Amino acid sequence: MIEGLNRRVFLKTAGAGAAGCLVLGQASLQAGTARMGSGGDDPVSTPLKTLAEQKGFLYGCEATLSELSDPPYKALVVSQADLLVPGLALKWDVLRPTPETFDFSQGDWNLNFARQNNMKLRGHTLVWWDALPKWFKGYATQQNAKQLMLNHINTVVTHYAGKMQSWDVINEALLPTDNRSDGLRNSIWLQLVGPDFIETAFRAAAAADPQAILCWNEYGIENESDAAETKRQAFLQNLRELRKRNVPVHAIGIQSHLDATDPKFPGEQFNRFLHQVSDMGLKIIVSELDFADGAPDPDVNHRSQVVAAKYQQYLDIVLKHRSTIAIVSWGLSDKHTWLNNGYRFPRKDGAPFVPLPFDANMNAKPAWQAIARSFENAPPR
Ligand code: 9MR
Repeated sequence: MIEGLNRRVFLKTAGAGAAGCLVLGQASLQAGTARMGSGGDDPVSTPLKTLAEQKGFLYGCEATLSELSDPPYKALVVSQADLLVPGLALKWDVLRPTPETFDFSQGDWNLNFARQNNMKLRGHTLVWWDALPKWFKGYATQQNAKQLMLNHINTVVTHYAGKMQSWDVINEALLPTDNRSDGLRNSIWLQLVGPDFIETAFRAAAAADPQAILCWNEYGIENESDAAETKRQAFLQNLRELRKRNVPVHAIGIQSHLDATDPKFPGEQFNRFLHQVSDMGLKIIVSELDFADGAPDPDVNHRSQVVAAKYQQYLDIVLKHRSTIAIVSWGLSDKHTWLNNGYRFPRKDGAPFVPLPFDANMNAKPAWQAIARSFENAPPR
């Protein structure tokens, strides 16, 4: 991609009227090429997945089965992403209708979708305190929880063995404000299995699928606040201990649900953490990237510009590290984002957030251009 062309398009995009965005026609989506303007034929760029591939990493997005059943959205996802993360299908509350049974129908649908569209599949998530089935609380005890967890991991990871790019084995296991010396969250898993549930889970996942990249996924470790630094230190302490014990943890997931108005935006402390993680031989996946923008700003075009600038600032930091192997957006178009769907801190003016690279009509936004520029600027892996 030619930097000058990009800059020209970005400027055109920035001033593109009410929508403030590029229009991707259906034909250009299918051809995998973004085009300028509804009637224009000026190719503006290659898809994000291609820009990422050129540098040796993956670009993916989260989507649900029902979202992928929406034809324009499906076309957008397939054109832009080469890594698919099912948003719901591989969580306990979907996979486990009863303590004895497994329902792989939605997961398998996603696997077929990924295969048919030349995408890799990323599994989210095996051990999480949330999204547990209704029966879990009344059923799991200190006596049976370890076996329940092991049976889940063995069965699910074996079912998809050799077909997963990566698994989030552990999700959100840290919460230093729970005041444990190891920084672990006082979760249902910790209470029922004990703190070694993490090591047990990684070993079981590796035994069931020696090929998948096994991740520990966390949020709240990105910015320059004391809370984030405390969590990063707890994360490092736990990772070092796991490495010392040869536990097969291969990567960390940094969720990256970021706030465009954050005065303590990711910076030097975060960068140092990425260095430390990389020096341990671990890979890094930006696993759930989006930007909430809560500023009281009535100009949605301006908000889109602010979000775009933050995207580039953030991705420039993370992609400098060659250990970063994938960037995953949590959604792709503003039409389908958890932030506009029951998020507990909605915008005060009631307007929707504009967190993703495409707007609700599948038009590329300034954020798309910013991501593309970061990918182009990234050193090859
Ligand atoms: O975006 C997801 C939402 O649709 C689900 O209802 C919810 C519970 O399954 O999970 C959301 O995704 C979360 C992810 O699994 C873990 N990190 C935070 C994400 C946003 O809440």
